Amino acid sequence: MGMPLKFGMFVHWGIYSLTGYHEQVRWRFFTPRSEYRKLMNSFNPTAFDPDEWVALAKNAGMEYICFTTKHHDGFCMFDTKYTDFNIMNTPYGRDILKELSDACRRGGLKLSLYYSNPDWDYKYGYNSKSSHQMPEPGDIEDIERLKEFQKNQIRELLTNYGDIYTFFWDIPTRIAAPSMNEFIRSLQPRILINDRGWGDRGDFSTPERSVPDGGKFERYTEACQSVGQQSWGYCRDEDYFTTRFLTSSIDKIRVKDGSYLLNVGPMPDGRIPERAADIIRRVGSWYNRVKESFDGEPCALLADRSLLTTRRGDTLYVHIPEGLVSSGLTLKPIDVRPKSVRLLNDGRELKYDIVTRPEDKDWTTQLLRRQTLHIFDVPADEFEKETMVLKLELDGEPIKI
Ligand code: JFZ
Repeated sequence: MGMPLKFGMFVHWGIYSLTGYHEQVRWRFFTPRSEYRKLMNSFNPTAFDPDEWVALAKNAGMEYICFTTKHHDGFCMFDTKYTDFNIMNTPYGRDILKELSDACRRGGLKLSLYYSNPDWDYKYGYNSKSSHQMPEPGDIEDIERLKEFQKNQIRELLTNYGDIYTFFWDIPTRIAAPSMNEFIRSLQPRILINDRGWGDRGDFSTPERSVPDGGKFERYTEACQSVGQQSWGYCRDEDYFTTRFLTSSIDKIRVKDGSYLLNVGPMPDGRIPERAADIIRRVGSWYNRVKESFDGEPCALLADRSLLTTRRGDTLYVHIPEGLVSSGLTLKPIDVRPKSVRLLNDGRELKYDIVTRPEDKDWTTQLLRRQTLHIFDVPADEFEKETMVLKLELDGEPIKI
C-alpha cells in the first residue's frame, strides 16, 4: 500500500521569485540579510489566482498541492505573529496560504505544507550541525529557542488552514527532537510527516531528483522533481526538462507505488510560467492516459532490460520508460496468450504473436530456443516524447516459463 495520494503539484514560491534566478538566490550571491529583505517591499502578485493553479493540477490528474510556506530565506508566505518577514508586510498584504488553502478546498485538492528548517532571517536560526546555513555576525545559535519558534509557527500552520495532508520538513537538522513531530501530530493526528525533520524518519521518504533502485518501495515514498533543471523557484532562463524525461521518471516511481510531486515556480506576479504550465498539461495528459497501469502490482513477468511490468489479475502492463529503438518489442515467454495488446497512450490495438523472430538470440542452443511474445508495429516514433505503456489482457493467469 502506497501513500493515499499519488500525484501532486509542488509549488516553490516566495520573494526570491522577484530575482528570476533561484529559490536560494541569497546564498548564491552572499546577499546580506538587510539587502535581501528589501525584496519584500516589491512583492505584489496581483495576478495570483489560486483557483487557476488548482485547475491546472486537477486537470493533470493531481490530487494535492504542496506549498512552500517558508523556504530557507525565512520569508513566510502566511500570516505569522512570530516574524515581521511575512506576506502581510508586503504591498500584497494578504495571506497567500489562506487563499491557496481555500482554493484547494473549493476544488477538492488536499494541501501539504513545506517548511524549511534553515531560516536565514531568524536571529536564532543557526544550526551548526546542519547544512544550508547562512548566519550573520550577531546571530546566536540557540536550538531550544529555534524549536520554540518553529512550534509557534507550526501551531499557526496547523490550526489556521484546515486539514493538512502532509508536513514536508526540509533539510534535516541532524538533531534528535522527537517532540517536534509529536507536536505536529498533537495538532493534526492524521497528518503524514516526511523524513527531513528533527532526527526522525517520519512517515515517508523523500528521494529527490533521482530514482532509487530496487523493487516495490518498502515504506511510504514521495519523490519530487521540478519541471526544470536549474531551480525549484522561478528561473527566468530555466532549462526545462523534456516530457520524455519527466514521464519516465514519474513512471519508474509510480510503478513501485511511490508518489510523485512535480514542481513549478510561479513568477512574481503569481502566474505559473507558460512553459511550466505546458509541461504540467503534457505530463498530466500522459498520466491520465496511463495511470490505470499503476494500480497493478510490480512484477517480474515479461520484464527485461529497461522494461518494467505491473500486473492486476489477468492484465499485464509493460512500461517502456527508456523508449524503443525500433517498432518491434520482444518480451520474455509467458505460458498464456494475450487476448489483446493495446498501447495505453492512445488506446490503439497492436499486432502480436508468439514466434521465434529471425534475430532472436538463442541460435547456438537450438534445443533450448524458446518462442517469445512479440509485439509488432509499435508507433515508437510517434510516442518518442512520452513513456509508452502497453496493456496486455491475458487469457488466464500468467506464469513465467
Ligand atoms: C532542498 C532545498 O534546498 C531546495 O531549495 C528545494 O526546496 C528542494 C525541494 O529541497 O534541497 C534538497 C533537499 C534534499 C536533497 C537534495 C536537495 N536530497 O535529499 O538529495
